[in-house]
Amino acid sequence: ANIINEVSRTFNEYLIIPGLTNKVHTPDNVDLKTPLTRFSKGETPKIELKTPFVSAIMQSVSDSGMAIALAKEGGVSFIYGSQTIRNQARMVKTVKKHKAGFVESRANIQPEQTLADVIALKNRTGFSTIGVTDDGTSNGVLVGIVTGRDYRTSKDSLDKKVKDFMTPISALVTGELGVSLTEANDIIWDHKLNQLPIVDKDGRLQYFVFRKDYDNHKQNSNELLDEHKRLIVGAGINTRDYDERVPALVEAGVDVLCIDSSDGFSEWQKETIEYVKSNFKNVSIGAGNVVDRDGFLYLAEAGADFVKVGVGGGSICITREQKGIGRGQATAIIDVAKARDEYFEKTGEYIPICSDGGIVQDYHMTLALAMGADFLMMGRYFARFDESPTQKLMVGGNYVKEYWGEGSNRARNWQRYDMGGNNSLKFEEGVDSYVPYAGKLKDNLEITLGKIKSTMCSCGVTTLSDLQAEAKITLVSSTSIIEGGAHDVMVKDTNS
Ligand code: MZP
Repeated sequence: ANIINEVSRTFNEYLIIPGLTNKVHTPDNVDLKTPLTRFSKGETPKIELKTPFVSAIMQSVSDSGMAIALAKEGGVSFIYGSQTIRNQARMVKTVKKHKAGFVESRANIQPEQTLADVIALKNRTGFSTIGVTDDGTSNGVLVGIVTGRDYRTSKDSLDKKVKDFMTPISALVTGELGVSLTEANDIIWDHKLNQLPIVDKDGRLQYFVFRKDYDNHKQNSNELLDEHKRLIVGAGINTRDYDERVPALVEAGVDVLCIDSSDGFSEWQKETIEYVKSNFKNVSIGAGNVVDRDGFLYLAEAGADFVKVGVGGGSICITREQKGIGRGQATAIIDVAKARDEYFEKTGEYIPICSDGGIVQDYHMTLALAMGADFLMMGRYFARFDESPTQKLMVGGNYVKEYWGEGSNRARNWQRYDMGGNNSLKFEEGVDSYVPYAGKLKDNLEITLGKIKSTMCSCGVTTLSDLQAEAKITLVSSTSIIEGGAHDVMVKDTNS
């Protein structure tokens, strides 16, 4: 064996030392733009993220709802591949149907107004349609549309008063209940409205949704848009059925693919990249996961548009216990980032790297970016939000959301762990778990990005490339980790 004597380390073992903060280093001046896909020296990447986050290729994390919410905030979701090709393509289509400029704004009205008032308003103002969502926001599930006088119900549970005023969205849109308002977007806007009042299922008017002039909207929003003013969406693929899955995803409008594997240093990945590159020139493809320079160089040479880094560090992952493979995530990123920079120097090709898994604290994100990651893939972080596809439950008096690994018996994503042989998951490499419920993605992201920007200001930088170049990072001892928390005081119980 070739023994590497250097200890491999995790993010928790490092801290950032402040640099000189000048007056220009304010959070407002920080730009988190970062490349998602490879580019040649002097050129710009085909896809750039405005927020350096992508959501994990997992059943419990990335469906169309998450993809819309994250793309609106400048990141990208990779819709999970451990489902039928048809379902995955349908999710991609749902995201691509979402039009730019769909923003919501509080209306200048009384929240206690009822549906009857809304109807009166409708008659007065000439609105031809009113959207009814289950939670009264434009992210809620559309349960009905108030149209003319032909009112019918869309959900039996709705109160009679509301029932009387609703036309089922099913009749108007897709033939099924439970579509999101944004999915019904096209239909609603076809009514030639530029404002859509939104009421909740109890009939209270909550919002007007405005459709803004696109150019004006683009300037003021973080939405990540490609051609045709549509949101950008990614999808996970595997090395088994790519010749069926990729054409269907491309047909559905996918912008970027990523081969999803717990160990990506393989000939199968090379073949998959070659297939995509020779058949679909306009679609970008990332590959991984690897944890060292050899793995990175192999996938870079094979043509990967980005390389994902991380084996065994995911919060739900037991691969290291089961197979004994992996590497401390911080060391893996530092090693691969060095290889990426040398590759760029030598070939003029910049291949972005993604740190995948193992982020626990928000400051770990800044560390990963400073150590050289161009962007981060996270599962646990996003699983906690309303927009993740899993159930919200009450456990032990606290709200939680379900979160399970792709290598768990629940997901049975055998393709991700495939080493050849028959089509089955031979042993579990992931667990089924709960994560604390945290609310809306947008609200949480704002806080997280605020912390990253603030740390960058402490480092005296306003861009991620400067952070990579300038940040000073130090190893910490286990006793100084204790020093970093509240210590030697009796912390008050703020709940009592
Ligand atoms: P985390 O953000 O929850 O720490 O980690 C998410 C990452 O864990 C995913 O992006 C994926 O690379 C990895 N993952 C997903 N399922 C498993 C598993 O079942 C896993 N072992 O390791």
